[in-house]
Amino acid sequence: MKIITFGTYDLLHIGHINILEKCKNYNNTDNLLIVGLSSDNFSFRKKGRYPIYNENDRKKILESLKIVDKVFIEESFEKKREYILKNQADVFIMGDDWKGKFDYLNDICKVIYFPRTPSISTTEIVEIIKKI
Ligand code: C2G
Repeated sequence: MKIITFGTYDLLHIGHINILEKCKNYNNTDNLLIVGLSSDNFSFRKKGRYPIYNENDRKKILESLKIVDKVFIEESFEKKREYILKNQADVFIMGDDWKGKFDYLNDICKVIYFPRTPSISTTEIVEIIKKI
């Protein structure tokens, strides 16, 4: 099956790896994992700040993971449907901080939310480092 997921993946951490691993192993089949990586400008629009690592570096880091098969740059929320159709994805997976937000895509693929890994986020890492 083709699995698609989206995110910024800035300062790649264990929460990111856990969800990417769950996507790749969904239903234990021979899945292909496609990641829509938020562009720097899209990330700014979502979070009000630019990522620490730029989109080229974030892309290269994700592409180096053996569980990730393809990475493309995501420019906006509005293009989700287009990206899913273009990549012929069967399943769309996000962490449950997005629960319900993408249910409208149910007509073109299966939409699933996995529980987030607790107690870790890029924002928290940035805050901890600032205090050191
Ligand atoms: N995540 C997780 N556990 C964490 C942190 C993140 O499971 N502790 C998941 C998120 O739920 C998401 C993925 O990791 O599915 C990427 O997280 P972010 O980089 O924070 O992505 P975000 O900026 O939320 O972008 O269109 C959707 C957006 O592009 C998602």
